Amino acid sequence: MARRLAGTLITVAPTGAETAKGDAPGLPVTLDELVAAAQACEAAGAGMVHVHIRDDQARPTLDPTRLRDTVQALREQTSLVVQLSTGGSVHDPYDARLAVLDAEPDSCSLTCGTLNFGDDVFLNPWPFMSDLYALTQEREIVPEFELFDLGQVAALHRLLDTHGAPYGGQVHCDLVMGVPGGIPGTVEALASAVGALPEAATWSATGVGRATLPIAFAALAAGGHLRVGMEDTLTYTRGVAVRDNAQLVERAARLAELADRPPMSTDDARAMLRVKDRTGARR
Ligand code: KMH
Ligand code: ZN
Repeated sequence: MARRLAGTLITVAPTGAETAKGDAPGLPVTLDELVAAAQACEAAGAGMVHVHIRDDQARPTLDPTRLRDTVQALREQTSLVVQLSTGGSVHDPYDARLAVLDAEPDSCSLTCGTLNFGDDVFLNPWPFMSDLYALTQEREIVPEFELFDLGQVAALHRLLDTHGAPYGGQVHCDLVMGVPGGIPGTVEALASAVGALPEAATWSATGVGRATLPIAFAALAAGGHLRVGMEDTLTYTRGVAVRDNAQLVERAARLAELADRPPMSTDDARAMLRVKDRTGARR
């Protein structure tokens, strides 16, 4: 198991690419909504925001100008570590996903393999992973390795063996558990995956849907960090819809306090992840 850390990094994934605004009115889909959600989540204890953006019709997009404007707005109006998704939606082409790095985020997601994703396929073949990883090193952007399955942990080792350490030197992972087609959202599966992570890696875990709470409890018990948000969770308790992202961050912060590992400040998050100081570009 990874070593215990003093505080808990809470990452919020507020939007995702899969849910329609009509199905979840609290979902932030405009830039103003996203910034307001990020501010509320920072106040509630979040240290990092994992960002997917939408177009004027609230459809997922990787539009380069919008991505740049989003990074700039989040930097100016929050202190959160800004992580852009390179996963996008299952329909996004590889070149657009690589071009996400042109927006110069602090961090970006990097999924370590292809998997069935509900009725779709989320494509991350080795050549794409490899190119994306090399680009993060060149652009000095900290990757967060998204692990949707146990085999993807092996692919992460291959990536590190082939290309060396990530920018900054800290390997940080997120276990995304409970996606139909991926690793189940169980304590046993979490323990297997954590046991296979690279030495000294830091990690968070995300339980999708019904797995949200069991995975949060298990991650805290095992010394991990938390990712929560409406990208992954739309039901707060049985039969009750999530109001907004801050509600999920507030609950995660309470769990972290109970575990005696209170939410990490944004400064501590930057230090732990070893993100490049881009504060010249902020405020
Ligand atoms: N929307 C999923 C297909 C990521 O952000 O990198 C991919 C995803 C992972 O959400
Ligand atoms: Zn995502």
